[in-house]
Amino acid sequence: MRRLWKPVIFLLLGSLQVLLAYPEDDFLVNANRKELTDSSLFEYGDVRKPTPTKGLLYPRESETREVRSLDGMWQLVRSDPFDPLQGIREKWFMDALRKTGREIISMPVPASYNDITTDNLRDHVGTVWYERTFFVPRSWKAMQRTWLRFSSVHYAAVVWINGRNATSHSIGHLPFESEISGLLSFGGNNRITVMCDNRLSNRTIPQGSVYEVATDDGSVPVQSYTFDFFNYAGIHRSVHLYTTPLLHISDLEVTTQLTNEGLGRIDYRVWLEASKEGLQIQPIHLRVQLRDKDGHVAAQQINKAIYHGTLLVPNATPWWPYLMHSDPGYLYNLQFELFVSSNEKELEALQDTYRLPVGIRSLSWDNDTLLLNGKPLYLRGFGRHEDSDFRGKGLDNALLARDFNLLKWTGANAYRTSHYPYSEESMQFADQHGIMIIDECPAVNIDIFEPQLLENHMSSLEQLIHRDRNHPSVIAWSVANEPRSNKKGALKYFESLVNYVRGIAHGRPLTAAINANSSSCHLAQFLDIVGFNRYNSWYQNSGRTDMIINLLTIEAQSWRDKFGKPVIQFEYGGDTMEGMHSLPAFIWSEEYQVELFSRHFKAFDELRGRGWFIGEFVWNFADFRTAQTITRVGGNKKGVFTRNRQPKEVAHILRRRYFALAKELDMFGLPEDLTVYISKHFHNEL
Ligand code: GCB
Repeated sequence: MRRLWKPVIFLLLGSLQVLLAYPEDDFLVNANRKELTDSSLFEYGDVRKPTPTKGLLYPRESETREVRSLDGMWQLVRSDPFDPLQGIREKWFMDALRKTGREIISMPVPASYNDITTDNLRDHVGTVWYERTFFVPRSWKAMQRTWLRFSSVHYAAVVWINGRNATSHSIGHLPFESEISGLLSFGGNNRITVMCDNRLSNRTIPQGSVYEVATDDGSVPVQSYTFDFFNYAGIHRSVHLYTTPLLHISDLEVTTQLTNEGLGRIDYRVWLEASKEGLQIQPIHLRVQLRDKDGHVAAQQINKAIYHGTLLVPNATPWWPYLMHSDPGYLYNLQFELFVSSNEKELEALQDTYRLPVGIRSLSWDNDTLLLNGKPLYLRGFGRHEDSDFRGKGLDNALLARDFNLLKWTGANAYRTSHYPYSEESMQFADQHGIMIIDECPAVNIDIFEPQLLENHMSSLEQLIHRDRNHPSVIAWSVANEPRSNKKGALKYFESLVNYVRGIAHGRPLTAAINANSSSCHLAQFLDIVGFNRYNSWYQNSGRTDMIINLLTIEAQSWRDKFGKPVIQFEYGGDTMEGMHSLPAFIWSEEYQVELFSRHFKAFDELRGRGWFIGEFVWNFADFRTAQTITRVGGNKKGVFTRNRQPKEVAHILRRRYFALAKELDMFGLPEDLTVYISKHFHNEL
């Protein structure tokens, strides 16, 4: 019976796609799909470039804007995995979901839905439907616009307000928004319905495939993927309603520079947008004021009919990373005020205000190094995941704060957002705390290279860069993690991708985390910084920590010799069961992780001396959940911290290394608790 739906579903697809602007691929997972094996057949010259995203400023309150959160307890129903579009056909969005007669599950937002219930929702494949109701005040109707903004839904979403289509989006971990003024009942109750689809195909970013397997009770669709983290899904980050005036500041772009003499320079560009009624409003001028932490105006400019400009800031307080300066993460507030002509007595009226935190710093790079404010950087940090018990990939401010406390406790100055964009709140936190970010798009383990994938890949980078370009913490864009870049098809694919991204890179170098060999990789030649992942003494030569220094230094040198660019190791490590001990060290024990790290440290110090090795990143910050496989015990255990954020033995060793580097490179004093008293004859010093 179930199977009968399939032909019906596929017939419906074409028209639905137009109706909802929802990508065909996400419905077509595994249907009539021809496997593409030789991706070298494709020419990428005429690939459609993604339409640049608009707006997306983080919702902030001001004297002209209100922000309301729709976070909280929503209701969820799941679709039949064999009929994911039943709800569209039957128009579930037209009425309360309970009218479908299906089981209603209380579901927190933000959170992944997978680990909340005790049943197999965890492994559900296909669509789920979310719903909640909310009031909007009558006062919002007059003279303003109301916007609905999702910070991320994984993987794809279609949204209705009061039964009418509001927006749709695909590719997880990225924000999307739409004006919903025309769909709301002001002063009344409103219903929001979201269909969320977690299926990954050859053309989604990241890739996966859905296939049907026979079970004891019939057959079920199963999602497979090669990347090494659980494909958590749902409304992962906050949902906001916010208002803007009829004519408002819709987007901002800021770049900064710092001269040797301490002069700061801020170049900005402003976009305005008006509703139909707002078109009558006459902008008079834009006032741009840079305010320091105490609220004092450090620079300002008034522009008439020009929406870009430059502020010069004498004696600017620069943005510095953590442990490179005693006051890291210094942020100014850049205040944009739009004034318009008014009918009232005053000649002009304030139409819109938006305040953007801004850090003043210069970023530059050459073939040997990456420099911040003219100072060469040595990056020490982690690959991470957004992952925790129950919430999965859902935003959790307590976790975020804990993670930053641990990052700072270890003396790290950087992390890579492996393997997708992290929450906007975490980016803001990184700005404030001076943690540098290698900002990665969600292209992990991509394999079958073809034009539709390339278009989605470009789009994921465009959306990421648009979202994060104004953050001082972002020091590089990572265009992919471990793509199969040794395949023939990778050459043209990455040439096209990198050409496109260069045009929008907004003053940051391009990098990637590569696991191919330097001799066969088709991607590294296009990058500014070569990053590689290598698991010496883990996946290779398991148990042999005595080979690390040799193999690692030879490999790093080979990347350098071939491409002549700065080199970073983005991943190294080994799985470690907390509490498992072994003398002498044995793989999976805490002692083995310590030994493995220590040998890497020695290799890194050897490489640092060569002048082009600029960073070491541990895999991983904390243990995290993966798909069920026989190589993972409850998930990936390569964390320096456990999944509930307590240190393994190696955390204390890593901490000593990172602070020793801070002392050596930037003359930072060591924390008092870094070493413990042993005896008066033994000085446990660095
Ligand atoms: C890698 C991947 C990462 C995995 C890691 C591992 O190379 O980039 O996603 O989790 O290896 O532990 O195998």
